[in-house]
Amino acid sequence: MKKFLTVEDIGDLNAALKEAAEVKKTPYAWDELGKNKTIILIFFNSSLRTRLSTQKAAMNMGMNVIVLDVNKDGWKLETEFGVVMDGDKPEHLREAVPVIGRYCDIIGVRSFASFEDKKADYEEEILNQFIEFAGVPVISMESATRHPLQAFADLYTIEEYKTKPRPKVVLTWAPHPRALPQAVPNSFVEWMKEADVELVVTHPEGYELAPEFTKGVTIEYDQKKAFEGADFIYAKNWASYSQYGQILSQDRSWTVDEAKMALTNDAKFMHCLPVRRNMIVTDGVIDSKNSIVIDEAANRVVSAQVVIKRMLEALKK
Ligand code: AN0
Ligand code: CP
Repeated sequence: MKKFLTVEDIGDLNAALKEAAEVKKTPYAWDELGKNKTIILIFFNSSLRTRLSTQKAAMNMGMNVIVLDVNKDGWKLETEFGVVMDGDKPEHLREAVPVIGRYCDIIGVRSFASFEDKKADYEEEILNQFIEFAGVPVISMESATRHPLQAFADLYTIEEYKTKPRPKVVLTWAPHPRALPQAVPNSFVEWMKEADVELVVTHPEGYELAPEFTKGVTIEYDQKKAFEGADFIYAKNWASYSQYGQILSQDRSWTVDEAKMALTNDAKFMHCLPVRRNMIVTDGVIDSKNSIVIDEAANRVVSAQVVIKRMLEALKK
């Protein structure tokens, strides 16, 4: 495995879920595989879970870990090609990436959508520079269009909690005061489409995700109707794709509350976190016995460890 961005990169999902269960059961069984190997985790954006869980996963594999917060510790990096670098950025990614690659065996990168240039975001211009120039395998730790470690953990969590072979899984948009990327919902849809679930996506008009992700997916604009009979409710805010990066609504009637959860089949509540209480979800729902957000976050170690394990195994060959 040379890169981890899309659902295709993980291959057969059943095999991946089986491996995730093994990793969860015996996390230290492969700690010789990462001996004298180094992973560098680069953050262009804030993180709690990704930073800690990926680090923990690498440590479980016996690796050395270096974390770089680009905004605090490194030189400011230019990402565009062909520019005269007479501004505030002393170094270009074109040099920084291969240099980082010389210091490690795997790189993880977090680089959110800029919302300035839809084309550059959807072409994954920053992540692709890492993939092209690093010379080592690259993991997306949430890049412009996707958050695959999250989606893999979400799928595994659903697998753990499901009580029927083909559960109904509802991805619902919910209100938020700031413009958030589409990476989490894009990856969630991308992975759920490949999984054995009945997927329904619900959001206000204008919040349609990029068509390459939602092709063939059931969209229901009536949130209450979408919730009927659901086994899992997955809440997330995202900014508009068509009016790129815009906030079109902060309608709190879309907040996930107890009344809406009562329409479901005793659904479990999921969210990738961080979550704004009483905007995205009421205290009553997130504090209820049906909320599995903490177990979901815990499974981020599992998804990261499977990916790192596969990359280390590939390096051995
Ligand atoms: C980010 C997002 O929505 O993509 C990270 C979530 C994992 N959330 C925030 O910036 C609040
Ligand atoms: N869910 C998630 O990726 O959280 P962080 O932004 O804290 O890493």
